[in-house]
Amino acid sequence: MLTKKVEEFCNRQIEREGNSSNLYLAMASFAEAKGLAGIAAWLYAQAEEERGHMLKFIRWVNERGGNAIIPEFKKPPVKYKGINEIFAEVLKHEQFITASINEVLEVAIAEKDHATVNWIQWFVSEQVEEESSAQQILDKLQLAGPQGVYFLDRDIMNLRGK
Ligand code: OFO
Repeated sequence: MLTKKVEEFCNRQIEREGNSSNLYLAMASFAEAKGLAGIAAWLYAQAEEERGHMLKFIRWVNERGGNAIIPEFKKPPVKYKGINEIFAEVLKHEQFITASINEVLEVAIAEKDHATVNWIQWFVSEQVEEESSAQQILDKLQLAGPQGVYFLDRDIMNLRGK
């Protein structure tokens, strides 16, 4: 059984994972409209992953005797300055999500909820991977200079290690 505090933090995370999914969906749509099919495919896949993360939290809360709340989601930005800015934003967002997951973990530790502490380790590892792939893409964009977006669009799906 989840304590009220752990339930509250898990529900906050449901909202954050859902907002992540929508944010990446908006970025994917922007990239697709610009003819960047590879980058769009990467971002669409990322949006699906985030929806999967949200579902994991929903099902965990309900399985542990809580009530998962499906929230309203924020409308993500429609326009972006460019692809470099999008990936800088992805990295910043993932760092925010890492901090947020760590807070859920810290609450679970404080509440002596060993099951949640154990369960959430998957997210801890996932965040290492997500931050590192966003960083990798940003590094490649910087290395490639002005042609970077073209090469990234062609090769980005090969960077998905999963
Ligand atoms: Fe990319 O963050 Fe979910 O967990």
